[in-house]
Order: sequence, then C-alpha cells, then structure tokens
Amino acid sequence: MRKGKFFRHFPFSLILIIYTLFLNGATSEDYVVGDGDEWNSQANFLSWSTKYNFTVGDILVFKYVKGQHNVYEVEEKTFRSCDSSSGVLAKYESGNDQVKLTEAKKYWFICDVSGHCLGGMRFGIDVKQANPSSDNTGSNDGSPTSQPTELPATPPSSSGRGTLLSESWKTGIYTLAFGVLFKLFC
Ligand SMILES: *[C@@H]1O[C@H](CO)[C@@H](O)[C@H](O)[C@H]1NC(C)=O
Ligand SMILES: [Cu+2]
Repeated sequence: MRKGKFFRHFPFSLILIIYTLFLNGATSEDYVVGDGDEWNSQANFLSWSTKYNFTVGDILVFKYVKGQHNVYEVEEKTFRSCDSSSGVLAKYESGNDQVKLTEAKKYWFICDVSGHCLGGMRFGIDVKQANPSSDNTGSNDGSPTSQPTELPATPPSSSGRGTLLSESWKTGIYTLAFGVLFKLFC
C-alpha cells in the first residue's frame, strides 16, 4: 500500500516543501546595486544600501556602461575621502560586475571615475553571518570598537525581540520538518 501511505503523508510533503523554501531563503541572493537605476551618477546609493539586509554568500551586481563607471572595493577611509591612491582592495570594470560577499564585515564601494565618488557613487554595507543564532555571542573577528555603538538607522518597535522571536519560530519549523522526515524515512 505505498500509494495509500504517500497520500496519508501528503500534508507532510507540504511541510517539506515549506522547509525547502526556508532553506533557499537562507542561502544567497543577488542584489542589483541601485535596483532599476543601476550603478550611475544619479542614483542614491546611501538609501539603496539601507534597503536590504546582506548576508555572507549574497552577490552584488553592478550594472553600468563599461568605461563610464567602475567599481572599487575600498577601505573605510578611502570610502570617506574618495582618494583611491590607497586603501583599494579590489577593482572591477566589466560593466556587469558580480561581487560575492564572502565575509561577515563592512564592505565599502566607490566609483573611481573622476568626481563620481564625491558625487554620491559610494556606499557601505554591513554583511552579516547567514545564521546569526549560531555565531553571535563570543567571537567577533577583531573589531571590538564597532560592536556596541551600532544603532539601527530606523528603530522599529523592539527590533531585537522581533528577531529573536522569528529566529526561534524558524528553528521550530526546522525541528518540526526534521521530525516529519525522520518519521517518514526511518
Ligand atoms: C533587516 O533586519 C532588521 C532587523 O533584524 C529587520 O527589522 C528588517 O525588517 C530587515 N529588513 C529587510 C529588508 O529584510
Ligand atoms: Cu561612476
């Protein structure tokens, strides 16, 4: 009676699908810098950079007409000064640059075409570990000063608690899904 068994377990298949969707949500995302405006002199990258929560594994896509702009990943002081004579970590200029965010740290990007950085083609983002619940307390790699002073730009109502609640809710879903899988296959 395999068929009967399958249909009896059908609701569990749904849970499995939901579980898969959650996993996908936690893996990686592509973000086109500037969204529809892309990487150009008119867009406001300060507001763009605060629109999303970036996690390790995400990819930034810089789209622009090759030769009109470029993308430098820089250190914070270079981001602030727009002086690219030092502090440049990586350069991109293809017009369709895919930058994978491989570390949990602050990333800073500028356009090094003359005047563009000072004109607003620059932004910084804080890339977080994909699963904060497992790796939040204890070790943070060598930047003790940046931790306690950090405030959310627009504090929603008790954001910390909300995060905690949604994290434990997710954990609940995962546990439930694992339990179901265990019953199905063991
Ligand atoms: C980013 O994270 C904060 C705090 O966890 C949350 O309040 C906010 O809704 C998130 N924003 C997006 C776009 O996911
Ligand atoms: Cu530019």
